Amino acid sequence: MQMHSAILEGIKRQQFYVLYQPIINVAEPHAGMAKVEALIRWRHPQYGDISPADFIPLAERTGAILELGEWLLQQVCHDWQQLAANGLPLTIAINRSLREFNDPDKGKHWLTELSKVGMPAQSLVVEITESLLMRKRQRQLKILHDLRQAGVSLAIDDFGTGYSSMNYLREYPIDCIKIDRSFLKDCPQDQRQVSLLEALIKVALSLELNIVAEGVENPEQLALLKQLGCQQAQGFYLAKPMPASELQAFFKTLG
Ligand code: G
Ligand code: G
Ligand code: MN
Ligand code: NA
Repeated sequence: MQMHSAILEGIKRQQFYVLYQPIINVAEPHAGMAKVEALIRWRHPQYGDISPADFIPLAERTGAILELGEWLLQQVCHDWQQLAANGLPLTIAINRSLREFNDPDKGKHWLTELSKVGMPAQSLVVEITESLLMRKRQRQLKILHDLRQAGVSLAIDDFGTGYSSMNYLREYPIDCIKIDRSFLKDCPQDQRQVSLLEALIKVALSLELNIVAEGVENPEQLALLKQLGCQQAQGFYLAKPMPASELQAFFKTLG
């Protein structure tokens, strides 16, 4: 309960902010920035920087994730509008938690927020985890279908870490998988890891899914991904999360 009020207080006092991490098209000839992922940050006046890995699970438990998610979407809409006005109408990916799928009208609500700033549904990606899809609930399906029908893309975050069953890839309207960074961690040195990564990419390609490899930290990993036919990549080697105000300059460095 204390955590709940601390988060609500933090929203009111503007302690949260958003960083954007570029997702790069690595496949020639379309090399360049494909989209960005919005990542929430909390700077507490007393406790300093608190990692989302710590506060998101707590926000999920207390329900404050609903307010945080609302706040984040507002901020994303605002930043999108600003960037578009400056000639950079980006596609932005947001992370959503299971708890945010309880209200069957959520999808419609998010779309309304986009339309208020003229952000096309095609400019939004919603990242969800595998665990969300393992629960067959009509409410969640309705939200996913509402979003997809309007043109929002759906991505599976941390792909490969949740469940071994990939059945849900057939049953849900998924556009993209984000291969969890644990698969890339020991590549290209560890041959078994390379084989696993290769298999995941093959499955995704054969299902005609868009693939983002997460956690690219060196040029050897990037070269491997290109060789395996992965189209998009994200990671500290390519670009760190940055404020919206720095995206334009970063975009120019890509040429
Ligand atoms: O940015 P960082 O790697 O520290 O993020 C840690 C975790 O927090 C990641 O799993 C990321 O998906 C999650 N996260 C970041 N921003 C948001 C958000 O706005 N909403 C939700 N639900 N999760 C987020
Ligand atoms: O679960 P999700 O994919 O949303 O998590 C995104 C998190 O991954 C962000 O907090 C971001 O800071 C982190 N991240 C992004 N690129 C890298 C990377 O190259 N290496 C590591 N270790 N973490 C990364
Ligand atoms: Mn993510
Ligand atoms: Na991830």
